[in-house]
Amino acid sequence: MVGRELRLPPLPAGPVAVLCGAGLAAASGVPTFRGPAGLWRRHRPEELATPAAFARDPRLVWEWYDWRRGLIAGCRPNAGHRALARLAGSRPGTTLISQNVDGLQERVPPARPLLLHGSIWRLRCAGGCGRGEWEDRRPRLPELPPRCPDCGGLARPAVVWFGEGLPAGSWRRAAAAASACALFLAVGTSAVVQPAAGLIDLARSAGAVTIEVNPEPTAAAVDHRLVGPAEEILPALVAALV
Ligand code: BV8
Ligand code: ZN
Repeated sequence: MVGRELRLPPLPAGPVAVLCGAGLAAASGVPTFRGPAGLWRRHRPEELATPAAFARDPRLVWEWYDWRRGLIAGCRPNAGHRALARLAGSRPGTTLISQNVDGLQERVPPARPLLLHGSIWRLRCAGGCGRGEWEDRRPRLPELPPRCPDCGGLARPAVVWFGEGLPAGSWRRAAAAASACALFLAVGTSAVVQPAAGLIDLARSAGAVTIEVNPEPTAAAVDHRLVGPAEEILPALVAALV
C-alpha cells in the first residue's frame, strides 16, 4: 500500500472464497459496467447483453462484443489478478469466483476461476444445432455477426445475458464454496447483479467473515470494508493470508 498502511481485520484460518467483479480489471483498462466508461455508443450494457437485443439486432450486439474483444486483447492482468493467483496457488481451499468475461484472471496461473457469466473469448451456436462452444481469440472478428461452423447459422458470445440462467456447474460449485468458506472476499463488484451478489449473503449466513475490497462502499452487507483499489489492497491482503 503506497503511502497508507492497510489496517486489516482479524483474518480467520480456513477456506477462502473470492467473488470478483469488473472493478478487478479496471486497472488493466477494462471498462466497468456501471462506471462512466461503461457506455458504448450511448447504449448501457443491460440493453445490449440480452437475448432480446440479440434477436432484434445481432449485428449491433456483435459490434459491441467485437469492440470489447479488441479492447480487452490489449489489456494485461494487473497486480490484483496476480495477488489472487498467489492466493489460489499458496492457500489450499481457495476458490476464485468471477463475474468477469474478460479472461484476464485465467492468464495468471494457477488461477482457474469459476466463470459465472461465461467468457467473451468463447462462442456458441445461436441456432442450437448441437455444436458445442468453441474458443476464438482473434481480437477482431473478420465477419459480424460470426457464423456457426457446423450449420452456418448465427453464432453468439458464450456469455450469460440478463434473463439467462448461469452455467449450472459453475453456480453449484460457487454456492458450495461460499457456504463452506471461513473468509469471503467481494472484490471490485457493485454487488448489484444477481444471483452472483447473493453469494455474499450466502457466505455471511453460513458464518464466514465477509470483506469488501472496493474504492466505493457498496450496499453489500459485509463485516469489513477495505476501501481502495484492488490492485493496491489485494497484494497486502494476500500477503497476510498465505
Ligand atoms: C438470471 C455477461 C434468471 C455479459 C453479465 C429485472 C429484470 C430482469 C432480470 C432481473 C431483474 N432484476 C434482477 C434481475 C436479475 C438480473 C440482474 O441481476 N439484473 C441487475 C441489473 C439488477 N440477473 C440476471 O438476469 C442473471 N440471470 O437472473 O436469470 C434465470 C434463472 C434460471 C433460468 C433462467 C433464468 C444473469 C446476470 C448475468 C448478466 N451478465 N455479464 C457481458 O459481460 O457482456 S453481468 C455483468 O455485470 C458483468 O459480468 C459484470 O461483471 C457483472 C456485475 O457487475 P460488476 O462486476 O459488479 O461491475 P460494476 O461495473 O457493476 O461494478 C464495478 C465495481 O468495481 C464498482 O463497485 C466500482 O466501485 C468498483 N471498482 C472500480 N475500480 C476498482 C473497483 N474495485 C476495486 N478496484 C478498483 N480499481
Ligand atoms: Zn450451428
